[in-house]
Amino acid sequence: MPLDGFPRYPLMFGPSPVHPLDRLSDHLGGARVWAKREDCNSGLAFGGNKTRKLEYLVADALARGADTLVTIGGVQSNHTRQVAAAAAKAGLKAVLVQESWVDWPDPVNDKVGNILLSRIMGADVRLVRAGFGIGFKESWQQALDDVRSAGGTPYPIPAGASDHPLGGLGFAGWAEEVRRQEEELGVFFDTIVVCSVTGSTQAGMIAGFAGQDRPRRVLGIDASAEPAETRAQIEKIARGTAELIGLGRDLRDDEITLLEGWAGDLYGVPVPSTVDAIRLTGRLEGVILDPVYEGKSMAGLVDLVRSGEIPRDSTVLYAHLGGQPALNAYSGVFR
Ligand code: 5PA
Repeated sequence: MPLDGFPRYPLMFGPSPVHPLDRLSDHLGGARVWAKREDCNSGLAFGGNKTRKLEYLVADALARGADTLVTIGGVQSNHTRQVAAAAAKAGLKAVLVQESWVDWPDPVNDKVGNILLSRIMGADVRLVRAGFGIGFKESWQQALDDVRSAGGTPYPIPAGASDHPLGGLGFAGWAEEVRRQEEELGVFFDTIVVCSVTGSTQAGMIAGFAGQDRPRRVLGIDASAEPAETRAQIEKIARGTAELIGLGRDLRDDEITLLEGWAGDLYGVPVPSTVDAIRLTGRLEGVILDPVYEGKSMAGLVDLVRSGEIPRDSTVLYAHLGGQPALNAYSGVFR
């Protein structure tokens, strides 16, 4: 079925803004860099990449008569915060399993930023001791059972709204949105740079762009520090999404690129290149990035543009996927 055949529960303002990053581009001295801003895509709790994915999952939850969205992430998960917001907007309850994915010593880590916002929005926030992993988790299963035994109807949303049949639709729609914005702006983005962890953001883009006439590169930058798992998940979701929206051909392996080198050794822990990229983008553009995801993908972009691996005559679209609320738990990094 074509993408516009899938029911969507609107959560965004409309298309997310696209704009050039001229001072950053001049500074890097190579390709021209633009940004598309998922951090400004919605009035719901600061938006972000999950808001777009959740438009399809919330519509499905309502159609199935669910009353509680149940999901999982780290303590400072942006995803769980966006689920809390979508639930509030749609009149549903939210149970959020917040695992200790990141061993981050900041004393306010479990009190400020994303988790604070989720609590304000009335979600049932459950702190659970368990390490990082993008797969299915026992604690999430337990939360689903709890809702059922209390007489509720849960709607399961996996980490990052990714490993779900509809998880790639949001960003397949992003690809179409980009095509329309290019027409309006008279520009063509031959290269997209996007941060990947649970995979459906990049996977959706790949499936969406694959149906367009003009080829372009989607460069995923790994921020999971477990790139084999992330790559496998991107492939699975990209192929599943392509089939779902009726692409009509198999995706080629060369359409799926996940680059390593900017995540450091651990998910959720910034490395010097992350902090440099955050400061650079803040100083030159007044654009704020986070230390878990976007700082890492921007560090990748900076190196790829500077080294000419992204050629000088390229026009690059940096997918800004949100995530700033987590900065509140990382103030020590910028002292
Ligand atoms: C996240 C994810 P994917 O998980 O779709 O690959 O997106 C990566 C990503 N940028 C990029 C930001 C700001 C993100 O929040 N966040 C997760 C979360 O729990 O918040 C799913 C991991």
